[in-house]
Amino acid sequence: MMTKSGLLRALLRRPGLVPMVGAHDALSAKLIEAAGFPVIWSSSFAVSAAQRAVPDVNLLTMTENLEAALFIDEAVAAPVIADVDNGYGNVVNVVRTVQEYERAGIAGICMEDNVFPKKCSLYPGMKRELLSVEEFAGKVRAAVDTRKDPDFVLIARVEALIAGWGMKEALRRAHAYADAGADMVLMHSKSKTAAEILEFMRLWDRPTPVVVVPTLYPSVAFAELEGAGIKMVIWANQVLRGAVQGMQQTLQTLARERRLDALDSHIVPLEEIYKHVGVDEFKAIEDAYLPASPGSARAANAATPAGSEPSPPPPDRAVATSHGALATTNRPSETVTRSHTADRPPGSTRTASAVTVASNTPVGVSPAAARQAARANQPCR
Ligand code: SPV
Ligand code: MG
Repeated sequence: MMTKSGLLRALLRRPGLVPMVGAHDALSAKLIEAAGFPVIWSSSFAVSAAQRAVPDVNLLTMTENLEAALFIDEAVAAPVIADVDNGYGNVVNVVRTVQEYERAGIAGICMEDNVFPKKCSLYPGMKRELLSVEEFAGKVRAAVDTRKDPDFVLIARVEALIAGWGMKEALRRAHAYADAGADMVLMHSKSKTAAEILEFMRLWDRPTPVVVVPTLYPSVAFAELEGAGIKMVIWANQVLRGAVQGMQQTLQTLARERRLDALDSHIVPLEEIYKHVGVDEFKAIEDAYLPASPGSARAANAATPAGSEPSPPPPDRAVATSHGALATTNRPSETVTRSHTADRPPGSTRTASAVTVASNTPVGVSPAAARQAARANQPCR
């Protein structure tokens, strides 16, 4: 089976401009894929905003961003390129960042030449500092030397135009990062039109492909970017912004009308959510593996008269039934390490350590969701 990085490389080898759409979580990634977009951007802007409601200024750690990228990656078959800000520190942090993202199966990363802590390029009125070109080129070389999978894509992002340092400096940096081995160069611009980026493309004389993020010059047409020879365009935060508008409109209607059927035209039917989270697959797993013999806990509880307490599960089922959707796998047995115990019921004496779940343990979740639950507690494997 092709790796996701291999898939991404194959996509990039094809002629033409590749659109990449920003996700903020697993569900948004699924919707992006379902809409037919071939590559997903794990956006630091969108993840910071949606998952923590904080600004995009290096407040989230590498492990938090990696966890977000993993949830996004696991939800889709499409390759994911993760925004790793400035690599979360100096060149030493970059080495670990590359190791962790590559090991996690992310297809590629994009790293920018902002100092740590960075400030999102879109925020107006910020005093901006960049790393020296030598230091950032060193980060790129370190990333190139660290990756084991030659298909793992490394994008070096130039912030010179964002910082107001001019086209000459932007070109100097782009050249240096391409020379350092970056697979692609992202040239960011805060200009209100595409003129600045189109000028950069006229001056760009290297084979290294170019990526752009037209958030602040949104009227540029796809064909215009493609015609300029740009290889990839990131539509980074529009899905998040559409979702916020949808939530706000829904909430305004609810506050005004105070009845749920007033929302019908604003919200998707429940079945749409069931489809995206795989309720049918969940049911198929239960049907295939969950014993329905009269002696089982399920049958016993189903027979419990309404209003009376269900009987306790037999000891060998305690993990799955008393802690909700703990975990199971499609392998013979798997050890799931849980690093916290917040979901333990009061009075439980089980310690936070390793729990071995037998393959015939009744399931509460699909194998993919179980792995996700395990990963939530182990972002850096
Ligand atoms: C992101 O989506 O997090 C990006 C693109 O890095 S931008 O917000 O334009 O910096
Ligand atoms: Mg970002």
